[in-house]
Amino acid sequence: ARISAMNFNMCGYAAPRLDKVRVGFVGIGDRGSDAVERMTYIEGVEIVALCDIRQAAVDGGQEILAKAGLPKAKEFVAGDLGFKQLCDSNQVDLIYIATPWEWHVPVAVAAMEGDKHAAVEVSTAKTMDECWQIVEVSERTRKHCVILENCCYDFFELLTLNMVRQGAFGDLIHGEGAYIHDLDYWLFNKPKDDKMTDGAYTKMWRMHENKRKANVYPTHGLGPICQAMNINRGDKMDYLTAMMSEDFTLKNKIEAKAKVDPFFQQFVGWDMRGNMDIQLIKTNKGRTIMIQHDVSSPRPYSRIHLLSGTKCYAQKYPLQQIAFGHEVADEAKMKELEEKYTPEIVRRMGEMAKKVGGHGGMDFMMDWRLIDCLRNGLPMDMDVYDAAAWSCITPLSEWSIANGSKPIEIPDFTRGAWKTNSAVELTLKGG
Ligand code: A2G
Repeated sequence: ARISAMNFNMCGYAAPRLDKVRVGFVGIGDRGSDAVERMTYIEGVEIVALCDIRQAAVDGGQEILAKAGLPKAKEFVAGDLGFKQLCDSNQVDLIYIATPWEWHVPVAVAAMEGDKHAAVEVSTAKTMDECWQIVEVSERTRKHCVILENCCYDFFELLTLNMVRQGAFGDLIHGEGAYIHDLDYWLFNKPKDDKMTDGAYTKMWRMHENKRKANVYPTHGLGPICQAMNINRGDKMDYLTAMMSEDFTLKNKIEAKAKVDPFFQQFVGWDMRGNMDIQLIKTNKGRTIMIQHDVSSPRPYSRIHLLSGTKCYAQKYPLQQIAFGHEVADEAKMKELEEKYTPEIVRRMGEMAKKVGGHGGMDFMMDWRLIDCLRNGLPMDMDVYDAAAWSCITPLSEWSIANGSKPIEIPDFTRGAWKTNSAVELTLKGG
């Protein structure tokens, strides 16, 4: 592990309060435009800048603002590096990043170097160097680099998190998470024109990412488990081992598509990732975590979200249940648990979140909480160390898969601060 030149530690760090949060968006595609819309509903936010490589995407963002009766934002459309002008400008406090993965860290670093907080979509970083880079730059600039892991804010995940924190699980022993989502439609969604506003991945970038023999998308499953286990806040991930199946579908699908549409011939013969990859992680306190990732098998969606403790058990997929020993909670017991353990963020924001939407409301709760923390000078729920620790599963799993599933150490990005760092309460300060 590298040692930062500056030893300032961002664990538990609360940046000076911001009365208004001026937000600039970089990447206004399918995901980014939804984020722009969600932010129009949040008090204290000013959407001041929109940046993309495509004018049509920025135009779409302006339309969302107009519909919400908000003033036009400043536009930054100047090629791949257009975000630099935005990051150097004095007009924003927070850069919200929803670009293809390869641009996440370059934009986040430019944002922090430009004295702005960064909020970055998942997965945040692709390489070990990128993981350390966001940590080093965040510590040096004292700017936040938040990972936008929406699944940490889904209703069942928040309920079980609060149950863990209130002691209902006893000690946690084991957790499981996953991103199992047949992306057949998305991976093969061919851009219809070069305006790139049709929801397709620009230049088929996600197909390219799926060449990599690694868990390229670990955080939807891992994030909520890490939060429940207080990873970086009392516990840490020590090491992992990983395994990947062969590819039984992707190469065949590419060949079949190429036969009817020459566009897909460019992918024929590619050495694609296997269908399923699995990681086993051991934590410092002796807990185990299992993570799965499969985007190409024909099967139902699952993030598993399983927590197993000395007193209680919960799983979200395939069937949502909470159990105490052999007793699975029935409808009445579930209601009682919800009444007792629903965290304040859901009590206050849950209904509005469902109305605004975004994966059933969790996207809105995530954005709301981000702004709430910045406006009230609170430490972040998902800070730069979480961004690094959750993202580093990609390069580390890649190494283990390539090396016969040998174990590999997961670095302590907090450099020891995990021992004393404590979790942020999920209460809300704002109105
Ligand atoms: O499918 C879902 O919306 C995923 N999110 C998102 O991460 C992305 O992979 C998308 C496909 O474009 C969740 O599953 C929460």
